[in-house]
Amino acid sequence: MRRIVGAGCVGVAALTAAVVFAFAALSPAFAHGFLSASDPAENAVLDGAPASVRLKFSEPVEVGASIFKVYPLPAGEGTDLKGAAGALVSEVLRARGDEEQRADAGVSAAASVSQEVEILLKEGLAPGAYVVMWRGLSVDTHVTEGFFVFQVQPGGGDV
Ligand SMILES: [Cu+2]
Repeated sequence: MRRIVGAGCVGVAALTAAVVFAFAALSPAFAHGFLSASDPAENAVLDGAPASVRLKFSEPVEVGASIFKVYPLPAGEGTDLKGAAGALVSEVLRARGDEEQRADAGVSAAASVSQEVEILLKEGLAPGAYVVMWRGLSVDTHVTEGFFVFQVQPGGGDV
């Protein structure tokens, strides 16, 4: 009888340890580099093209080992912007040698590890929708990917 109880206790202890370990392994995932703010904001409609896009992450990211891009989103009648943007992101986020197609002119960051990243935009961007996309490597080695859309519509205009 004692043996069975003892074995049961060991089992519970092992299970508890496993659960604690699982939470310990999971908890950094809740802290890693998610986008916490941006300028322009997601879905913003601007009168004119901004000079840059500023991203703020919840944790510092390794700027040089991360990817930050802005792409024009091809115009289309009645397009689902978010869906179209997602398709574009999966197509071009990891592409190389795509400087010409991009709306950005590279990244400006105060440090190689930074919570804030500024993506410089090319001059004279045409009115339309733009997709800001990133693949961020956090200092805790976790990678997060994301994107959002903003629009440039001089003089307002209907959406
Ligand atoms: Cu993380």
